Amino acid sequence: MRRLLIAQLSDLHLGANLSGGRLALPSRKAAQRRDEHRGCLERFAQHVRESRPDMVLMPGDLFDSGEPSIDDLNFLISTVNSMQPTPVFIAPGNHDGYETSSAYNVASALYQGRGGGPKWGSHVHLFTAEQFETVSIPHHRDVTVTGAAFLRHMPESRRVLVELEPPPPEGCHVLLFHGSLEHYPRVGLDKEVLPFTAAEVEAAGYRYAAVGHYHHGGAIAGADGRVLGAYAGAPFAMAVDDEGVGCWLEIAVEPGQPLSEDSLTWHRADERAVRRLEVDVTGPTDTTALGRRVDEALAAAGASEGDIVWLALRGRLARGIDFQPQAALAERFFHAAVDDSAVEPDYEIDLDGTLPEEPGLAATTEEMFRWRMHKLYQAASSDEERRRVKHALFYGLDALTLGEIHLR
Ligand SMILES: [Mn+2]
Repeated sequence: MRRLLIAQLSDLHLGANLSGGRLALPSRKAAQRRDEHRGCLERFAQHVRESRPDMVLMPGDLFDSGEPSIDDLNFLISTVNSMQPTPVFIAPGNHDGYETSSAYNVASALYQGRGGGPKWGSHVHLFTAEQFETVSIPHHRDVTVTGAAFLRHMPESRRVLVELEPPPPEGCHVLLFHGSLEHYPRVGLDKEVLPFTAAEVEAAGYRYAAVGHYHHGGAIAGADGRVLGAYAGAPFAMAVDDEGVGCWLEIAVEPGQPLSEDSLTWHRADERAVRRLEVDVTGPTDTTALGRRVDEALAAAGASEGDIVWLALRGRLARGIDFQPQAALAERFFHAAVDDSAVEPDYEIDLDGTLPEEPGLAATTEEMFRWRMHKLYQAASSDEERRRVKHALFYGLDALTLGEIHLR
């Protein structure tokens, strides 16, 4: 066997809504990100044309849905076709699962109804069955790809790898599918699809497993640390949790050598990065000092002007201070979103502590108000009710002590 080079990209989620979610990109920036989204795939295709790997593996969720727009479908097919003659293997994921009406079905009304739209090139192999099937790469019968499609009606908890036949001892045999590694140590998605363990990958006996689903790339390692496979991760960052996201993966398979972390090279596809910061507002008593604290956090995170900044504020905000950094940050960076829902005003209140005796007739209005809200808080029957009582207390105290209310 000679050295093999594999290029892997998945979870592009073409067609995803970029203006919603917690990042809330305004429409002009969302439109720019839509172009950049496609640019990630174009950059990958250019690399494939230049470096000519032995194969391209795409384990799913290339589209955000099984029925993308004709525009997105034509763009993806054209870009994948530009990688010719490098063989490309695609295994649909849970977002773009294979079914009768899906874009991956060449008999579907969507695929057929595109007039002069491009057809998949002969270098592309689409896995369309939920059972694993094996195909060889052209001119190399001892190099195979064993892949399966995610089907909408598939029970998501099926242990797919357990059913797999072992590959022949000679040659290089890789696996391709979309599923969730149990106990994956990086930020994951809450949706579990086709769960598997590293031990199951190891027992299956393949040289390398290219898996899609998690947006944070990383190796799938065996008990002895040997690399069994990897998630390339998503090539494009589109959500608050996508810090560190934006890459595709290159794998170098050396004959006779086990794969290690050194065999994996992540390449940046997205020119922008999401920077997630958490800043405690407790302490400073003016907005200039607070701004300085945010600047220090931005510098520590290495945020640059092209980045998308996600700032979560917490702690106690000094009394009478109105700290609204979003607009200024959105000017300095490509975009900024601020979550200040965890910030509490600076009032000395222990609502979970024991309710003292009711204040007497000599009590001030503020003392009476604090006591009644404390009582309401302790009588509340849900977290939501407690949260509302707390907010009502803070607003009331703002009104009583400052004479004005700061929306929070
Ligand atoms: Mn997925």
